Amino acid sequence: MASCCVSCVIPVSTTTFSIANNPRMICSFPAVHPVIRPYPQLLRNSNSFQGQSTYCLNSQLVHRKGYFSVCSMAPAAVASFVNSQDLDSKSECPPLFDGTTRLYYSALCPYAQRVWIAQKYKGLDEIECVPISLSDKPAWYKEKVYPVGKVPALEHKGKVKGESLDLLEYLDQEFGGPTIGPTEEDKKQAAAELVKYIDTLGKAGYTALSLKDAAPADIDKTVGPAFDYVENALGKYANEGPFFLGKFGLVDIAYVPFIERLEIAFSGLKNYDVTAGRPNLAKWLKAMDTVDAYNETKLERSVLLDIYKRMLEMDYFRKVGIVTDEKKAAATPVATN
Ligand SMILES: N[C@@H](CCC(=O)N[C@@H](CS)C(=O)NCC(=O)O)C(=O)O
Repeated sequence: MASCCVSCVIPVSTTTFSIANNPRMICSFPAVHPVIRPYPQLLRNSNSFQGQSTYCLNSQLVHRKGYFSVCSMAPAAVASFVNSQDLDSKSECPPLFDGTTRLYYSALCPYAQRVWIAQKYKGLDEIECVPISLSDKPAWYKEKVYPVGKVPALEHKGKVKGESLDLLEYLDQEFGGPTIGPTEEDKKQAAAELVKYIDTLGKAGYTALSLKDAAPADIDKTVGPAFDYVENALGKYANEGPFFLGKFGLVDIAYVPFIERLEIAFSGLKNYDVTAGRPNLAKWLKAMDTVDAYNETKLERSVLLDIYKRMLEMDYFRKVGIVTDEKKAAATPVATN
């Protein structure tokens, strides 16, 4: 269906689609759109997406709504991929504070992905996962659920808390299942330092991605030191296992949504392999792929690649001020041992 490129809703578990503004118009859709095709995997793996789901490819709508200025982490590029099960401006608010524990999240949000991974890893099926549309957020989300308006947020015991890193700790404190946070004192200290570095990695990464016509050497100069920091950090507990602190846990969960996105964007858009010359990082990525809780939250490479392609096309990271001064942004590696 060649003309299906602007505004359509596609039931991914079948080969039919309907036009978004005319939901009754069902057509056969033999050649699944390359951007849409990845989602069935997400559906198959995710408890939160049961039954038939639909996805919307809807970039023009987003431009009309002026998302450049409104969203912090939901730019037009991201808003182009909408899970139709996401609660949006037309959806009703869940019955708040009825005793149900709810995780408000978006499959597109790396911060929310952290908490979603932890929820799955700990096997916390008692937490209901509520997908929120980032491109068409329901007004009630900010008004009634979480005044900050961002995902993730956790509704628990009559309160709503946010901030992904805080929520990772909270899940460990308040719920059962395997512990994710380190319990040893030296590892607690290492975890705090490592987690603090994620912003530096992100800034260096987005700066390097935003370089126009850059050769791999320029890219390496900008983001290489940050990945070298990660490489060295992964070496510190290598005798205990391939994860940051040896065993899989909080630091891996905190990093993976960001490293995953950067790895995909650099290899797909800048011809830069973040694992080249970084064997620990390569091992870590392989080891992460064996973690079911992570795999179940993962978007397909092509989806993330397309999102980053669009973000760079609109110079998103400069527009929102993440990339400011490219010369100063190169990260200095910090010794971790
Ligand atoms: N510091 C927050 C960041 C969360 C965040 O930025 N979430 C984005 C989606 S990735 C969001 O909800 N943006 C919507 C908005 O700002 O309106 C955390 O770690 O949880």
